[in-house]
Amino acid sequence: MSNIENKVENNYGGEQIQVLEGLEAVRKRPGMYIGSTGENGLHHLVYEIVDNAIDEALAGFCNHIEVDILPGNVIRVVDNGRGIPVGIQPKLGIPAVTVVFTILHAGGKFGGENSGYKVSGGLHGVGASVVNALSEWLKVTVRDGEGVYTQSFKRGVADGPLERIGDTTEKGTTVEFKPDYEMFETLEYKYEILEKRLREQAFLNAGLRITLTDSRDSEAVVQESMCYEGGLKSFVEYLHQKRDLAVLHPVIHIRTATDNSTAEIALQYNDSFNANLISFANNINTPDGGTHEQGFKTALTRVFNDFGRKKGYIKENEESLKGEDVREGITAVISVKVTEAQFEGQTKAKLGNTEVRGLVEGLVYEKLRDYLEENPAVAKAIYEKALSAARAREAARKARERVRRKSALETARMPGKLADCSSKDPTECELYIVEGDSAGGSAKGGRDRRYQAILPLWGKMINVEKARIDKVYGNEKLTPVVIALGCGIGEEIDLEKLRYHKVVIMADADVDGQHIRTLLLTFFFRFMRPLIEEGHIYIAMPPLYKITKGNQHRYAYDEEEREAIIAQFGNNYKIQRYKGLGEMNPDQLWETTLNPENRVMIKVGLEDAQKADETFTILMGDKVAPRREFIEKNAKYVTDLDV
Ligand code: 28F
Repeated sequence: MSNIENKVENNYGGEQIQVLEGLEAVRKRPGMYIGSTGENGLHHLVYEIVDNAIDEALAGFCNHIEVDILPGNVIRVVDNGRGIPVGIQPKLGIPAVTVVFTILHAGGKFGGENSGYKVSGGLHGVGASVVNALSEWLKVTVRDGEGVYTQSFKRGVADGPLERIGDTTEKGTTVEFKPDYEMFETLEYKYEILEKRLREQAFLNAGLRITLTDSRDSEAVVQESMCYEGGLKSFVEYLHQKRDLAVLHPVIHIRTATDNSTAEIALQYNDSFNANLISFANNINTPDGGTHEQGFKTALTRVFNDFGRKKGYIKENEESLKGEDVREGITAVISVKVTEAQFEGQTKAKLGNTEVRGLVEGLVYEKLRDYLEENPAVAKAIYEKALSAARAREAARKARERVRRKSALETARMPGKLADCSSKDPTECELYIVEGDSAGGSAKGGRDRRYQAILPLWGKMINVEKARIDKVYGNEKLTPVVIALGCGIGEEIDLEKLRYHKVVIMADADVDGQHIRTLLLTFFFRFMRPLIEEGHIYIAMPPLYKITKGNQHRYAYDEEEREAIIAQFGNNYKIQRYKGLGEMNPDQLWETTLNPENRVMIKVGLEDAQKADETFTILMGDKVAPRREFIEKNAKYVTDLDV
């Protein structure tokens, strides 16, 4: 091959080959670039494009980003930055904007299979080519203050050259795309998912305005414009307002910077018993924590113990506060920025940079110590709370010991109302938790007693949201559940001892049923979370209708199904609406709700612990109005309670 041919190859063909290889890699293994091809991956496409606009904002050239969900689930993102450069990139001989959308950035954000961590920094344009490769079509429009330029692509391949289509005095970039149905399991965007993430970004980038519009239904356009001058401080205020929690003091806001990293934290205590830590590294959420959270927790415990001893809040002969004591009722947002963020773990949701631990620990210790010195009234309020948490922890330990001693003596007597199954192999055993004696009776009659156990609930339930663990011991409604399950609760939970691998909550499909379901889920979520994490909790879905024609009958689980069955049956059908489980006789209950061959159950997942926590708080918290609103909105769809 002559030199000349070689040169041509490098300038044109070589680049073309690189494009196709990159696209192929992305389309062959999309999960490696966007995590998954399910709902998360679909939404990830939007984040990739928005991230590029945010980088332009971080560079100081853009202060407004618009995100539109258009009919057909087309996404449009507009920024008012400088516009992606349209000039020819000397190395490749094509416009820079074309490079951004067609050449795969080395590595990919989610890293290779063996790369153990992913690296990210404020790299302009990273991810745009991935979105392009996974879009049925994509169109980019650039305004650079003089001209309007546009280029279109299909499945990542240019549909034509970059074209100048007009004049303008404005600047910015617009990207429109339609995710490829060949690549994704679902194409339906969820407003709430985008809203949550975009609001987060608005908090993390103080002063940046992000407007989200859903115009898929022209008769019900939804729009929200989010801009927070207060940054993280506003974030914490927002979280407390949303849950209607009373706070003990104004938000404490601290920050520090070194040559190549920054740390910023906002925190505030409320009067609940839960800790809510939210952390970010380079504006990316780290739900699994990491070194920044570790540094924060260590410093918090240390500063409250040191300061408390010095000021006499903790007496010489008293034990030190534990981390959980000083975190009770805290809401904190931690945001660090580092040049080379290392994300670890299965889902890359944990920060690994070791230098960050010391940075955050030092910052929190010093600034918080100074703050407590200067604000003695706030210090007093927080100590009262932490000391009462420590006392409750001690009370719970004693209660636990009492229960343990008792059960050792009585060899764990099972609750009187439990109709146990005969099998002793937990992997095949199922426990149905049923509200009310009449439904419990039908269930006992209809079950397969070899492997199905029934536990009817009775008595008054405590509000778990407002209770610390010491109150759960001895509660007449919950104790039978705990004893029947046999695996203990709280820190001592041991799933090896779990007596039933399927635990099914069975309640009516009405508002009362919703209430008991939520109470139990709240309880499991707060005190027996591994049960949810390991997939042991289910919600039974009894049918709402029985449609009979002649000697045939079918059950419908929602209105849509009912209509479908009616359409099939034609005339002369009879329809029965079940108001509650109690209306079904044992045979019907077996056929519809107990028999593994026919029954419909929802497996309760813990995909987003934070969201679940919020749901529970809304349902259980002090405020009545949002609770009612939530129940009314969701009463019809039991599935929405899927934790
Ligand atoms: C709707 C999504 O992607 N906005 C972006 C810019 C601005 C520049 C840039 C982007 C240049 C050569 C890499 C402009 N002027 N919104 C966006 N706005 N990328 S992406 O540069 C990318 C580099 O290849 C930009 C001067 N410098 C940078």
